[in-house]
Parts: sequence; C-alpha cells; structure tokens
Amino acid sequence: MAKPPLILYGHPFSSYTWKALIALYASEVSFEVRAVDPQYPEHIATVQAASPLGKFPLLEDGDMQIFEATSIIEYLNIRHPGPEVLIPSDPAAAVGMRMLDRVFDNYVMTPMSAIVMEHIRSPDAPDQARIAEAKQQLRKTYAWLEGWLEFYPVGDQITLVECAAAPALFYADWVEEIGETCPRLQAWRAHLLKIPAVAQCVEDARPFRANFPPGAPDRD
Ligand SMILES: N[C@@H](CCC(=O)N[C@@H](CS)C(=O)NCC(=O)O)C(=O)O
Repeated sequence: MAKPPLILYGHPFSSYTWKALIALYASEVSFEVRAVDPQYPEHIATVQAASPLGKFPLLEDGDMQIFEATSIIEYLNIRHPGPEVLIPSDPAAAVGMRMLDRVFDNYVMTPMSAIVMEHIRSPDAPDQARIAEAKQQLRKTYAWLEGWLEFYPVGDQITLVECAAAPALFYADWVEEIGETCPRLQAWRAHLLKIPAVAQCVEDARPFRANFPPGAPDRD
C-alpha cells in the first residue's frame, strides 16, 4: 500500500516554512502543503494544537507530528533521506552544522523578526530604539558570517546550513541591507536564492510581498 504523503502546515511567505520546504524539496519526498491561513480554520486548529505556541511549520508523517523547522530537517534526514545529506553522519561535523543553524535562527531570524514585529505592533510609530538595537545585532552577525564564509565551501549543496541561511538572509537583507563591507555574504545570499529549491520558495512568496510589515524593497 502506498504511504500517504507527508503534510507540511505552513505559509509561503513564512521564513521558517521556507526552511522546512527547502529540506523537503532537497529530500525529493512527496509532500502536500496545507496553508495556515484564515481561509482554512481546520489547518490553524491543527497547528495550534500541536505545539505550545501554535507556530508553524508543522510536519505530519502519518501519526507523527514534528514542529520546529530544525527538528523537521533532523527528521527528514533520518526518516526520508534523499540525494542531499542534510546533516552529516560525522558527529563533530554535525555539531558544527547545528551551531551555524543556531546562528541563523538566533542572531539573524530573531532580530529580523523583532523589526517585523515592531512594525506589526505599532505600524504608525514603531519603536526606533528597539529597531536600532536589532539592526545592530544583524550588522554584528553579518560581520561574523563574512569571516566564517572565508572557509565555508559555498556550492549548490543543501544542508541544514543552507536551509537555515537562505530564508534568514533573504528577509534580513530587506530590513538591514547586507552592505558592501560584507561582499562574501552578499554573494552567498545571491547564490542561495538561485538554488532551485530556494528559488521556488522566493517565487511562491512573491504574491505576498505587499504584506511585509516594514515594506518590501523593490528587488529579489
Ligand atoms: N522556532 C520556530 C519558529 C517558528 C515561527 O516563528 N513561525 C512563525 C511563522 S515564520 C509563526 O508561527 N508565526 C505565527 C505565530 O507566531 O503565531 C521554528 O523554528 O519553527
């Protein structure tokens, strides 16, 4: 009997949904996307019931539910391995990769989201001090990544690092542009956006750009 496809609950404009989607595309596994959208209250109910704060993405594999984008990637790596090695089997190499995953979530996604949240909370008068603090964190992280990239083998591979980096850098650049002081990071972001799995996410999100609370720039 054919196995039912995996189901991913998420939204095409959501950065963390991209992170899981990129890994799903790379795994070449069959899956279905269920939009977390007021049009589908049953999808929202499923997501709300699955995790403490009802965040997405959420992956369903039969009776299994996995939330947290990184955990979804860990799960795909062991249960649905594809042509790409999402996480290396060497334990030390895997620790290095997981560390970078934390860098993208904690030091790129988090300050980027803080700026977006400020614009949602107070669209007419977002707190400029909070925004400045988040932008400063982004600039410090960009500078660190610029150094890290000197030794990173940039290529078309899709690992946990690319899954975490692509959406984080895509949206972070919109709120605090990666300047010319970080040429390697600028070039890597451009390279990531051309990888087919990432390019698919960029295209599927395009219709929602007008909804980006701080305003989407006219590029990418
Ligand atoms: N730590 C979570 C973060 C997920 C997250 O923040 N998802 C956002 C969409 S990008 C979300 O669920 N937003 C709706 C909400 O917070 O209610 C992960 O890695 O999956």
